[in-house]
Amino acid sequence: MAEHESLEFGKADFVLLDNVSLEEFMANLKLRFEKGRIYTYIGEVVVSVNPYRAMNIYGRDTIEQYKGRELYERPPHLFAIADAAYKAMKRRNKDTCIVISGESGAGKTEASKYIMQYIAAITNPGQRAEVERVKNMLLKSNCVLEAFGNAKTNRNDNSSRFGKYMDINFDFKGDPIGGHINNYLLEKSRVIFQQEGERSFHSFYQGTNTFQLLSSIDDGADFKAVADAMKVIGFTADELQTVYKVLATILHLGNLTFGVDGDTTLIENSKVVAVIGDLLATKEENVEKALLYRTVATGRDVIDKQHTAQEASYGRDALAKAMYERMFCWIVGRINDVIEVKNYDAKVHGKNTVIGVLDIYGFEIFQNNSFEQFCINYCNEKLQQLFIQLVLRQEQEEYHCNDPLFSLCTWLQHKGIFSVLDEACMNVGKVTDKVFLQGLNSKLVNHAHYTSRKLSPTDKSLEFDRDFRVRHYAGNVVYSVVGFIDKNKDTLFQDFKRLLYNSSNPVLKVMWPEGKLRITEVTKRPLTAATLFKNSMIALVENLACKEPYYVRCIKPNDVKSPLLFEHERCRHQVEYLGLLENVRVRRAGFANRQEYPRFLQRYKMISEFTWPNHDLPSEKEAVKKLLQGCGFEQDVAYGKTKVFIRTPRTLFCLEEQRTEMVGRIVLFLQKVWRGTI
Ligand code: AOV
Ligand code: MG
Repeated sequence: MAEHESLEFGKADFVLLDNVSLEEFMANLKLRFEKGRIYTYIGEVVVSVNPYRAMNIYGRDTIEQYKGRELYERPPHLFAIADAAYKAMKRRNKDTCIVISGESGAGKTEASKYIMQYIAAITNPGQRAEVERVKNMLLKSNCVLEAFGNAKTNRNDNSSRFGKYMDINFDFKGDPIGGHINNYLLEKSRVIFQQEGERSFHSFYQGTNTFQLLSSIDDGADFKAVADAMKVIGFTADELQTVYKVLATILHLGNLTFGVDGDTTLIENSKVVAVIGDLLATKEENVEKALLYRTVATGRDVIDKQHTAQEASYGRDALAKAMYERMFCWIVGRINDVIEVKNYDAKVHGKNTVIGVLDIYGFEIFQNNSFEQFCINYCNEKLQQLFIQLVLRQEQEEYHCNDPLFSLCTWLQHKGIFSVLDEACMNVGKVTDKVFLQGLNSKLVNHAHYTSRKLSPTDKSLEFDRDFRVRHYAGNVVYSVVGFIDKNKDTLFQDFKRLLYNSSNPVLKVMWPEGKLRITEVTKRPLTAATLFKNSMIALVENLACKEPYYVRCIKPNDVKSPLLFEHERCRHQVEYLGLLENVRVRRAGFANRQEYPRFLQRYKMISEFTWPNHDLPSEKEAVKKLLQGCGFEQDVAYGKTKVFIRTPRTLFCLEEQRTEMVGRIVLFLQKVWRGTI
């Protein structure tokens, strides 16, 4: 017996459980985790439990064992899913995608890297140089993006602070010829503020050797790996230098403080300004002016308006965040430049197909949750919605289920929150976070998924005029409105854009093209951060929905990063909110017992007098109904638009038995006819 069929390690597919109950599901999940079997299937979905230890299951030999095999031939593994997505793409010319979900720290990013490594390992048997180059770039990009987009949080030491969707393009031979990365909203506020126990982006601790800043902590070894990867990708020495200069500028900006002297706002530690001027290749006085004044157009006049110390601090922080975000997007853009498919002629080479790999920031709840958590959790909610649509609904077809999961269209209420937020930001005049909260309270007063202290006065876990709580699919989250309006408006004074555009460092300059606009030319109100994010999520979901999806559902076994601990309650909660039990049920239903009406009729029509040898009913669906009613199976079936669904295998066995019997009788009858005995 193959290892994965041995009961010692539990059931390799939850579909094979004797009874589909939460208890049996949990027992199987736990047994497998304890036996070091971190992957289990639900049909074609992989459930993965973070092992929190190095596993010897990703090497070359393992890859060989999965290459080209069918899902059930080997024990469950990410590689098998990657192979299935690859085979579907290659054999059937389908665009596929692998959607990796699960909460923060559950193992999504690690899974996405193993999947990419697998695809790289099994392709290009002909060792074509260009394909090797592309593969190398795709793999190297991970390390660079992690350095700039990941950080230590209280949930995960290497937490993705941006969403990532990567397309890998393949030619007709099934070899990677390029790719494209889409990045989603980076949590840039981390640059200026981190909750206790957290850190800024890894990059700040890696580049510090060079700049002697934050010298108490440094990840020097990683720094070399990142710098090497960037060189391989094709970042020039000037570009690398500019990256370090931007990081250093941001750190120096953090040390700048403002004071007042009479009517004048001033910079208290002006030496820092000179350093920043140097780093940005611009004059010291330009930096100072951009920090202390903003240019405003009043009619035809253009005047310099002095900031208050508070406005200046706000501007400084906005500059630090914007410089980091801009640089991050520029890095992604530079990577895309070198991996994008060039010179592919579909007429000559056939269709260019893709496999998309989605690795986003997982659902998270912190001590203090703000605008960023709201966006991150909204993103997870959208993906859960898609899973319900594509996996649970697809298999259920028209057959409507009364399961609570199906009515949990909670993302709709986010639209509510986003629109109140945008409305508040559109208002002219002083709109505060408090006003925004009041807007929410009046608009969402009857919403089952929303509450606040005003609406639940006795709920002491919510602070008046500050908190609201959302019931997400994965848990309740209390958000503080402090900073929502500013983060959504995301204003960066034009003066900074012009400052950076006018730098004599050409690399910096290209990051800020809009700095070339003169003050009188800037008229359009930019879209808010929430609107941009919402739109990017809609586009992402549309993109995923038109591909054949493969799912990896990651589970975090405990909150202390232990390889030994399977915290039952934590895991049960995740199994429930991920809808895994429903997934098993639907899969079982879909497994053996769902068939299109004509096929079903063809197979079983001999067992009913209404359908044998022919029926006179208006449709095949009606005929199937009549047949099943006649046999007394009505209770165990449901009728979809084009398919009939049978709940328990027993019914199918009965049908098969009756069929065998009838076929036997018919054969006997025909033999008699032939022999002339009838
Ligand atoms: P995430 O991507 O799901 O969280 P990661 O993939 O970063 O989570 O995993 C968190 C940590 O768990 C990793 O840094 C590893 O230490 C460990 N880990 C995860 N998967 C494995 C594995 N297969 N083998 C060994 N260790 C593993 V977030 O990005 O925070 O949502 O936003
Ligand atoms: Mg991650």
